Amino acid sequence: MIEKKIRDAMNDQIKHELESFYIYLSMVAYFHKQGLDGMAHWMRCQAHEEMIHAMKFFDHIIDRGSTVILQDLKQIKTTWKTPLEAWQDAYEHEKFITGKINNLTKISREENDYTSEPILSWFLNEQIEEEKNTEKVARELALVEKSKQGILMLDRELAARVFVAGSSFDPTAYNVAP
Ligand code: OFO
Repeated sequence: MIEKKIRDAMNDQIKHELESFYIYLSMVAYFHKQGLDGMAHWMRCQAHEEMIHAMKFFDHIIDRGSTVILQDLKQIKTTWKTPLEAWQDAYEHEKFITGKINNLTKISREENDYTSEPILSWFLNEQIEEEKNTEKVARELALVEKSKQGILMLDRELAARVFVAGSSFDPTAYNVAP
């Protein structure tokens, strides 16, 4: 079983991960519109990864005999002034998600819920990657912001992201490294 306090916080986290999916999907559309297909591809991979994150919590709640309660997703941005602004938003969003995972870890410790430790430690590590990746692109983009050539080079680099996981609903996909 799972304590109500943890269950509620994990249900909240499903919402946050789905919002991440939704935000990055919105960025896919934005980057395609800007002609930056490499960035769109990177964000498409990222959106897929976020759906897997949501499903990790989804299945954890079910596996522990508790109840998944899906919530409304908040209204999201659909456009950005510049590609840099979009990447800065992505970095800020990942910091927000790190805060949520930290809080979930705090609650699980207060409630002596040791069974949550493996999944939460996976997410704590994952957030290091998530912040690092988005911060790096935002920083590099800031350096080349005035150069169309620089932006195009970065776009080509981001087109090379490989995402090997299959369906978000396939549990074997969850074990794939971030
Ligand atoms: Fe789920 O890590 Fe990004 O948001």
